[in-house]
Amino acid sequence: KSSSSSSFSFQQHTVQSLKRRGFSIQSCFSVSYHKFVDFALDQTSLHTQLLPSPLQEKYNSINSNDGKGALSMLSFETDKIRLLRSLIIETETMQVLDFTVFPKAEYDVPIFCANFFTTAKTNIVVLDLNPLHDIINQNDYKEKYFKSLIPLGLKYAEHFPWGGKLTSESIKFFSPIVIWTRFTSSSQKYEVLYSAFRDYYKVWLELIDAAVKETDEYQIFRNLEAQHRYLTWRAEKDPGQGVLKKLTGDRLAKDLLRSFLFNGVDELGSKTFDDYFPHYHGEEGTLNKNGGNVGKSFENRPWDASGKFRGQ
Ligand code: BLA
Repeated sequence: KSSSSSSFSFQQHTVQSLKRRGFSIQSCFSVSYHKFVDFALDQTSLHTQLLPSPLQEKYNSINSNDGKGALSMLSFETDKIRLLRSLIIETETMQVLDFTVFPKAEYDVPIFCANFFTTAKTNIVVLDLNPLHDIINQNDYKEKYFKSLIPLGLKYAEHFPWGGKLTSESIKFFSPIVIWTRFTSSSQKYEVLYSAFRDYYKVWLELIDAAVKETDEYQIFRNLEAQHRYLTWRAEKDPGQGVLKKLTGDRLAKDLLRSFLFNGVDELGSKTFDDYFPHYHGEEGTLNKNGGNVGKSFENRPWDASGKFRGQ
């Protein structure tokens, strides 16, 4: 178990005293995401038995190609969870957490998703319970999982303003309580983020605890396909890909994406990216065949305070 908040202030203190003595410190803000993962693992084991994933043996820790960074990986499964996995990246200039939990296809519970990218100056954050099914049009699914969580979303929306335009397809993977934000690094924000992570993870654990195993073949298939579609999206479009490639090289980055981070993309279904996203033509505001905009959109939070989608 590593850093706690006390080692965090210790780092800040050390950096300040080094600066006073005239050292130039490139990364004067440094956080650790290990305690986030430790919290999640501890909480999960209060609810159920964590079993090591077969992936753990191959994916545990590696150094970046330049020898200056470390990638730490953990993976588990439980009776209801197909894969719980985390990747922490620590280099001289950034700290990254990619923590995602995929339920088994017999459960239509959302996918827990925490993606934090931190440098000395800035943070890019997504924290969400990613819905498995369409919640913009499919009201019953939204009501089932998110209606009671709207106040939690509102509590943190106050601290974390909407992060601005994002790839427009992403919004369909996000829930009404998504925390999508960018902020300037500070210890106070880091603490609020830790608190949000704990709250979101605790409510997610309650959802999966309460979930009843689906027996209808067709519903299980729908859940499985939704999981596969999600994996296909993320394995192909994750904005962290560039960073991973830089640190580990193209081949290892691709292996990490397809076999570890988004494990299942090559096994759980056979549809391709183009099958699932036929209108996706790239990043920048291209018009698709139907005239819809598939570039970057949603300058402002598209959900209102009651959890209704109001688009642009
Ligand atoms: C940027 N990361 C982003 C953005 C989003 C996400 C929405 C804004 C830019 C954009 O939409 O193009 C995250 N997008 C997600 C998530 C989902 C999604 C979680 O669709 C889930 C469905 N980010 C990481 C990791 C790294 C990382 C592991 O999660 C680094 C290893 C980096 N994310 C990163 C960087 C940017 C970014 C560098 C800025 C790059 C850019 O703006 O294009």
